[in-house]
Amino acid sequence: YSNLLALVATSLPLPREETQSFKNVPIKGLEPQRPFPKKFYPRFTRGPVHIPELQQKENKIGNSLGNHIQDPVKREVEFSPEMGMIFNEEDQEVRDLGYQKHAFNMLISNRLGYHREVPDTRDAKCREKSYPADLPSASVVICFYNEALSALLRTVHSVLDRTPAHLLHEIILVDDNSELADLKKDLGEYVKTQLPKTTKLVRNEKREGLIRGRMIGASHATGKVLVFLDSHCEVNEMWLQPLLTPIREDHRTVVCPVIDIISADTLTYSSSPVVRGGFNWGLHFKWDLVPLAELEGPEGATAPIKSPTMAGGLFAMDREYFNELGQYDSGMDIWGGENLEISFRIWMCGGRLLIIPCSRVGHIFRKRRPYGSPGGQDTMAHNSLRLAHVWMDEYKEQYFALRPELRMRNYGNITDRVELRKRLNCKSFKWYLDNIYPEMQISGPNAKAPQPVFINRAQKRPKIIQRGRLYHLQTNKCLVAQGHPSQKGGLVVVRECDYNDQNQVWIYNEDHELILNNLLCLDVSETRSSDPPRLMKCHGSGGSQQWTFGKNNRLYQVSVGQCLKVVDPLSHKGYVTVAICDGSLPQQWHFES
Ligand code: LR7
Ligand code: MN
Repeated sequence: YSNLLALVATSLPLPREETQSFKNVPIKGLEPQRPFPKKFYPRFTRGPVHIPELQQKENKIGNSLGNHIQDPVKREVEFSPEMGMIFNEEDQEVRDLGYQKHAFNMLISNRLGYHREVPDTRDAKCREKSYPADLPSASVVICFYNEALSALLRTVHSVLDRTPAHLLHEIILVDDNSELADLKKDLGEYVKTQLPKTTKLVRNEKREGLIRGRMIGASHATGKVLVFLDSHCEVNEMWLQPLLTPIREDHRTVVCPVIDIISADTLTYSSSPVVRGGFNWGLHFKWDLVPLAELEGPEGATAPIKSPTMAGGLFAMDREYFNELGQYDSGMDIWGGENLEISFRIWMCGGRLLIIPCSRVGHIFRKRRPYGSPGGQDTMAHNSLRLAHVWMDEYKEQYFALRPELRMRNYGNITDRVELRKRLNCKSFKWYLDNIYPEMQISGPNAKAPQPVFINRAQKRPKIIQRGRLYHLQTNKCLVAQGHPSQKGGLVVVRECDYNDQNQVWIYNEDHELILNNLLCLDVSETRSSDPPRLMKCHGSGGSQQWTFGKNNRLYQVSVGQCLKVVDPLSHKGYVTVAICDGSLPQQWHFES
């Protein structure tokens, strides 16, 4: 369970609950910098799957892919919710296997190809900024384990496409002993024949995990600055210059871009609000809103923001400083905890950590981590223990209060790290809390009260587009809950319409959710696209709960790429499922207001 929490804490940018809890904080003069969360639509240019082919498919099979072409010269495409349309069994396999292996929609990722444009999510003022001509050059280190090839190569090409050549010293790919065949074979060939010589591929002989993996990548690097990226990112316009500038001014400044959101279900790229990193006493990373005082300078929303912690995957740091500061703790395994460790170390040992609002990089946020550790160990707990024992002084008790079972757990040898802390003359954890993260609540006798004032980022409720019945044209029946409409996990069926029955009333809103009787959302299984839809708690992040009305009266499910259908229209049971869209009568629906 705590593992799950860790995952939720790090992988979801701002869950609905979290943003809603700030709803009633009074606005202190400042408006949010931009609508939140603003949805942007992917537009893509070149790539292995060309749009004309999809258009041909469209003509043959009768889907609406490619209908949205705006400018055939630039080949830009407006967001098509039907990007993940399943045409045949092979597509279905790519999609389902993709979700199992990578926890995101690999069918769409493959169709997008290796190059696409992303919306420029920077504040307008960023575009007026200029940066020094003599910036240091960067070594981009991307460590990956069993990554979807298309996502990895889109990461690499986004860097090549959107970084001035003189600033890009090299790209270092570290294959953490992946097992997937295309990574073992095709990738090597691709790097050799299709990419500039400055892109290097390093293979780990055994699985090291992302922490030692990054250290290995860094040891091969020769650029002035190290830039770390996850293997499923896309960098935005002018992403690197704003990161390099503060490092050039002060080599002990470590910087993070704003991490934009790439949807795991639709691959749409959308803007993130400017938030900063924090943590809780379970040693899970979390996002915090930025205290007003931090945003009040003359540069307003574009000025760098001091951040108590980093999310971990995306940051830039002077390479010599990375080495001086002790790289990472090589006793940490696979995943977790290293982000807080390096954050505490930076602040406590004389550096600083900033978020740069004018630098934007998208990251695919998955709902679960698709891999474990080789021996099934809880590496997050192991790594957090090391972190607590080396850096947190008496405050490690806060962690043990929440995780008493870990108090006696073996965490390996930390002598080197304790010595490092002494050698670097680092300050106490109390200093860090008092000066860098005063918002942190401390329970017990030393508890303190004051809370900072945050900007109100009240999240809008999705606007209702329609309210009414979901009428099945062939059977003259209505879509209803099989059991009680408030029962989570319940199936839906078609039954005689009753126009006085509130339990038959659906809401369709601007987030493309279908909500029955204002209670639960119509939802599909992530990993098994053949499972029938169910009523689930609305999660607000699209994907499995995103439906669109298309041509031939079809009701299309965005994440499984299929259409809602009555299984056997002659049967009184009225079972409903999703199937390949074919325009047939069992797949025709009408929303009646
Ligand atoms: O054994 C492994 N070997 C690897 O090379 C396991 C993972 N990896 C690679 C993996 O392919 C990926 O490129 O390491 C990278 C990070 O792994 P993810 O993407 O599974 O991690 P995450 O995005 O779920 O988790 C966040 O926290 C991690 C804690 O260890 C790392 O610091 C990740 O880099 C970090 N990701 C981000 O900060 C992106 C923004 C997420 C947020 C908030
Ligand atoms: Mn990641």
